[in-house]
Amino acid sequence: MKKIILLALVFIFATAMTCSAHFVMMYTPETILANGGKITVKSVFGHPFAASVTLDMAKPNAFFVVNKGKKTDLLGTLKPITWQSRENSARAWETEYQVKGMGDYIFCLDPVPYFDQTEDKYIQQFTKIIVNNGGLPTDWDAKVGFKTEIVPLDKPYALWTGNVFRGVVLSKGKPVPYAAIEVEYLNHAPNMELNKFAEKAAVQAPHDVFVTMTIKANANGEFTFGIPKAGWWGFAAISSGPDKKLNGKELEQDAVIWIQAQDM
Ligand SMILES: [Cu+2]
Repeated sequence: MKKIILLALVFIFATAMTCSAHFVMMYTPETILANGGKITVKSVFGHPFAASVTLDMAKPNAFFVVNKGKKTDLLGTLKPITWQSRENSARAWETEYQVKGMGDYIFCLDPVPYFDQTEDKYIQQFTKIIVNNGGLPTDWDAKVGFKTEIVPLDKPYALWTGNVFRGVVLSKGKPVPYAAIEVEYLNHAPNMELNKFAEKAAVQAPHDVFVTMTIKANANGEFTFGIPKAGWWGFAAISSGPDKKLNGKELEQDAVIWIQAQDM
């Protein structure tokens, strides 16, 4: 009995420790395409740097793509998958999309609020990634109309390692002064065939402050981040959204964007 209680405590403690800084991850291998074609986008709720616990994601409220100002509903194209992290597996989603014309494609996910038992609150992360076909810029700097979102000031698919990425945090379309932003590196390569993170980490963090970096926007809601390494970087503006309560509990509405940098 003692052993069971001890195990339960260890489990609760471990969950509490690893379960800060969740990110909705949206991922496709290449954000810049030469000639369009069929792409796969995976949406996973978990921890990008540690690839530790993955959380079940309910079917989203909305999932759509914006191209040349036109919004196309993709909710019906989502297929449930099981995503394997280093510690567990959980429900995630994938879609296949045929990219045809030139321009930017903003893939947008409006998730059902997730109830986090350890924090006793709901978390809802409005998330987007931007894929370009043919180099023609069309929509990358557009608002998609989420309650809260990060609008890029630099093309998220045209970044060298060492460039900066800048964005502005919006709530109901207005800048959020001094917004707090969490930044994480996608440290375990996603395996698109097996729906899992690679066991091997790309980098080791010398301290936890490098696992989830926290930065702040300025008085105009704008932030800047220098990109130290090629790959995928996620930015989550924390509690930047307008709604603060759900079912009598705290609701945290975050705005998430993912960018992909390449070595020179
Ligand atoms: Cu977490």
